[in-house]
Amino acid sequence: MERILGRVLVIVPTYNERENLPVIVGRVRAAVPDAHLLIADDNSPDGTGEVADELAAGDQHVHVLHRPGKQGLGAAYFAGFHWGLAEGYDVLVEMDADGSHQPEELPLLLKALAEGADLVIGSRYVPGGELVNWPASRKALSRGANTYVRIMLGVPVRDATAGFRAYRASALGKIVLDEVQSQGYCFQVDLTLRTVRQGLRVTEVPITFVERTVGASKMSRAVFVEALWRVTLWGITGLPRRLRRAR
Ligand SMILES: Nc1nc2c(ncn2[C@@H]2O[C@H](COP(=O)(O)OP(=O)(O)OP(=O)(O)O)[C@@H](O)[C@H]2O)c(=O)[nH]1
Ligand SMILES: [Mg+2]
Repeated sequence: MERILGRVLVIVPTYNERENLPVIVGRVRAAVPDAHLLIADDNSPDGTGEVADELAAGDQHVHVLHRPGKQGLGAAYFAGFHWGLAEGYDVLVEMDADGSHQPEELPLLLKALAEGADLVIGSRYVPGGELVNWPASRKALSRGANTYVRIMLGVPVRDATAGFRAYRASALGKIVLDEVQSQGYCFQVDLTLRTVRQGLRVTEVPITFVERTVGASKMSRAVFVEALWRVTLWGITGLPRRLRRAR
């Protein structure tokens, strides 16, 4: 499959994931042996950057991008995208380091990409998708956020906030990454919207999302508030365009 798709880069952003990182890197290497990994670390105080360097020293498929400090998930991914595009990878994958995304499901994402999609989203909210060990409050927040996004933006995607996804480099090349201002997790919604607006093909495949068992979540009130106001703003500014289309 990777022969059809070309070179695959799995980008893993990290902030204080010292214990999780070696496990997740090992699982990715076993699940998709031809793929390369880029660890984008924001100078984690717990020494994740050094762990990443050790992993890279022992494996030519593992690369590390050291960033000066915590600048948010979006910024880490954009730096990773720029690195991957400059290095000529054909497919760029987003994946968390905390074990919530199962590397063993990567072949499913890549298969859907090989079948013609430009963006494949590993989705919790299509039939077959599952959420393991999430408290009811977190489920309700995530469900509510996705419903709000669908209504406000009109994107035909069930899980627009998902962070396990695979892009064709050609698709990312059509999105002007430098225009994207979202910093926290809402950049996932931002990129989904831009991909849909480019007329590119978005497919969702069901995944099993498992809550982290080690390390701390970086989800915060600030991240949530940023997503809420940006989605509301995009919804309002995008309304004339939607009305034009509907006519
Ligand atoms: N480089 C970098 N990585 C980050 C930053 N914030 C989060 N991450 C990483 O992004 C991934 C997702 O972050 P999590 O804290 O698990 O956030 P989440 O999955 O939305 O929240 P939980 O479900 O509660 O774990 C993890 O691999 C984090 O280490 C950041 O500012 N910079
Ligand atoms: Mg997580």
